[in-house]
Amino acid sequence: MIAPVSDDLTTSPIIPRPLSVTARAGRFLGTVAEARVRIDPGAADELGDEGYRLDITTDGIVIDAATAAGAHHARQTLRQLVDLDSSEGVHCGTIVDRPTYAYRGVMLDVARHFFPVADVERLIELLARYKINHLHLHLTDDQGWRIEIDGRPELTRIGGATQVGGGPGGFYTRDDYRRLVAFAAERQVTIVPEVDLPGHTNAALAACPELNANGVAAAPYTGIEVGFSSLLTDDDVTRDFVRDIVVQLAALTPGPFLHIGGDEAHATDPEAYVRFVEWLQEVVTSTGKRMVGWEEIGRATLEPGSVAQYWRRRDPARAAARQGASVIASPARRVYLDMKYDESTPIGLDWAGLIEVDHAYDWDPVALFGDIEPERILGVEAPLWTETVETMADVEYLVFPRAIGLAEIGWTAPELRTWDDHRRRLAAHGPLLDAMGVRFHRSPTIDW
Ligand code: TNX
Repeated sequence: MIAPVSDDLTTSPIIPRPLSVTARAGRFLGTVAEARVRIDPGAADELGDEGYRLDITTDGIVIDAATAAGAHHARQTLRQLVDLDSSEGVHCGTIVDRPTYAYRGVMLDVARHFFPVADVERLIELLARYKINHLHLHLTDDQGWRIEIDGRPELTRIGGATQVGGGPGGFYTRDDYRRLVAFAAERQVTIVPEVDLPGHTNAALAACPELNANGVAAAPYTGIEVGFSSLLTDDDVTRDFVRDIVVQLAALTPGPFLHIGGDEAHATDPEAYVRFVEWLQEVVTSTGKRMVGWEEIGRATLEPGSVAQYWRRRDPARAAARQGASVIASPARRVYLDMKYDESTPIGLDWAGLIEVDHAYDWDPVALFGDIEPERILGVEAPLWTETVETMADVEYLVFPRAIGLAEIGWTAPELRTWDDHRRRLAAHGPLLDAMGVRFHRSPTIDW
């Protein structure tokens, strides 16, 4: 059984740390699943879209929230209260809680190595426990095309049949994708699909000869170098292709975001790149979605609804924010989940540095940019690129526990969190992760 924790809710090891915790004497000894849930949109003034009040008395448990998302997050907190405490019942008290950022995400690159639906569902399940509310799927890259497109079977038949190192690859049928979206939605997680354009497109160029200048299909690619491929951004056939993909993907996606990649288009003329992104933004907007792109899109003229995802260079992210667009903070040196923890980490890369759990945790999005208005920062996301990541055990090892720290950065106000406190609370989650069979990194920075 899990070691008993303090009887005082205020030192409770809940992650992400709640806004306020008030402990009272006594314990609720009844069935936690019978908590009473009251959803009232009017509660949004106090609790925001995703906040909640969790009231535990000896008589029962009441959850107040403005939305189903808020109630879901309250249940995750309640679940932790039960799981972290080996004594009988739940300690009485009140928790009032709400997130700092609306967007708290993890990205999984299913293009470099493919991961089947069951793996992605497990990842969603684990992330939702920590109130992560977006899963960004990097669906296409040079090494693979992973989403079935109606009327273009060659994209997945040819483009889906490769991956890094030459394995069999794979792809999601439209039904698979719908299933993932629904599974995520039940856990209040929004799927953000990405088709990476106009660079990182070798798999499409290998599948569709008509997208190539010479009309000949490109050779499939299973290496890990980046930046060599580009669509013919001004070409009519290419634009019809891209419009078709975006319209279909938007129709499959109930969430508000559609990610168009836009990174490392080293083989695209810079002016043509800007023209293409601006055209693409019109296409995405016409489907009712908000365009998300890697920071490089900040070079284009952006709509206020668009979102630039910072990963390496501050200038294009600042340019995006100055235009009134939003920014997602994914600083590679802090949150890239494909970076090794230390020299001995058997998988992963190190171009952005070694990222131990303390370094992954100890930063703040507002301070990171300095001069970007806090309101422009939509939130945080930790990407897992999978050049070296082949199995779900690999995924879990690199994601956990770093994504738990990321969840807290996105949820808890900076003045309420310190590394020392996080470190103590994270230690209590070791047995919970073990109980869920998570093969996490037992970082030496934590007294597990
Ligand atoms: C850079 S981050 C990339 C990816 C690689 C990653 C490896 C970004 C927008 N592009 O194509 O997979 O580095 O860490």
